[in-house]
Amino acid sequence: MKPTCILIGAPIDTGQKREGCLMGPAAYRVAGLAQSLEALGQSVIDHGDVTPAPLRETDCANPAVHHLAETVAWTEALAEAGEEAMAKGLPIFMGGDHSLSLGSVAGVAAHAAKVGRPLFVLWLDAHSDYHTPLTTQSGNLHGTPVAYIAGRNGFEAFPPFPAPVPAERICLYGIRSVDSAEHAGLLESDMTVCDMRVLDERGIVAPLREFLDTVRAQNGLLHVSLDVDFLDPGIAPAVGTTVPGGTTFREAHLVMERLHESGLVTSLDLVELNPFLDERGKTARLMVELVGSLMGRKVFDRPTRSFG
Ligand code: 5AB
Ligand code: MN
Ligand code: MN
Ligand code: MN
Repeated sequence: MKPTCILIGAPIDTGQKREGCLMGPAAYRVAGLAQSLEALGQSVIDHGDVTPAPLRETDCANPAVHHLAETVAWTEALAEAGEEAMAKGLPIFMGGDHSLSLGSVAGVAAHAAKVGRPLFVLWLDAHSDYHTPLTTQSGNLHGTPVAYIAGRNGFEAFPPFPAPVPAERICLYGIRSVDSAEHAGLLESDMTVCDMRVLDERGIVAPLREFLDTVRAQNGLLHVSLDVDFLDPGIAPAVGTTVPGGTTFREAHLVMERLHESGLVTSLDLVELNPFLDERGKTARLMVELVGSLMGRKVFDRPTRSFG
């Protein structure tokens, strides 16, 4: 049976400095995310928008870090909403900037630990998001979730990450902008890093298939985190941190189609959409179409398709 899709609005924009991401959940609703899923035969529950937990006092040795208390409050609330939703269906977190994933993946990881299955994370992004609050130079916490998920130090202000995800179960896909502190950290870890160079040379499918084979072999849960800047800015302009050389329309759809065929995805983040920067809803609509491909829309429905 298909799991119910649970839409969770996360209008969080404290993970970076440009305003507008908080309109993301509204834009996905206007672009018809729920209707598009229903047209594919999915059952959908819109949980509405999450409200952040009450603010607590926090501090950080890095003076660049901003909105720490607000981001911690969102993390607490999203982790709770995420864990609850995992017990009922397939949560789709509608962001909001990428600091959303500090909470969404924490909730998913708590659920995975409870049911005793290993969690895998596929990070579709131009960036590695592997800073800690202590290494970030911008102070923008949307650049830190992968480090939190992997259990790096420096997140003392945050709730301890439940069951950190071993680096070999995390795959960064499509990256093309890595800061030097992140680079140094990644070199010391066993994370699978499929940067754009790797994808140019090997194609968009082969490295993904390898990662999915590992998830399947270990009966894992798979969380997919889709940052709008994974896509080339030419097709997806509505994002604050554009990086040239992103995935094309078909490459991105192909990733989603493969993910659908794998049957492995158990939760999804849609992050960094800034509707204020969009061109007549183009990016919001593309994101909704990509979710459609992830949930089973096919270009042409062959009964058996196997390209290996
Ligand atoms: B995103 C940068 N590494 O730390 C930083 O969009 C960019 O969630 C982070 O991937 C981008 O500010 C975070 C320069
Ligand atoms: Mn990101
Ligand atoms: Mn990014
Ligand atoms: Mn960004």
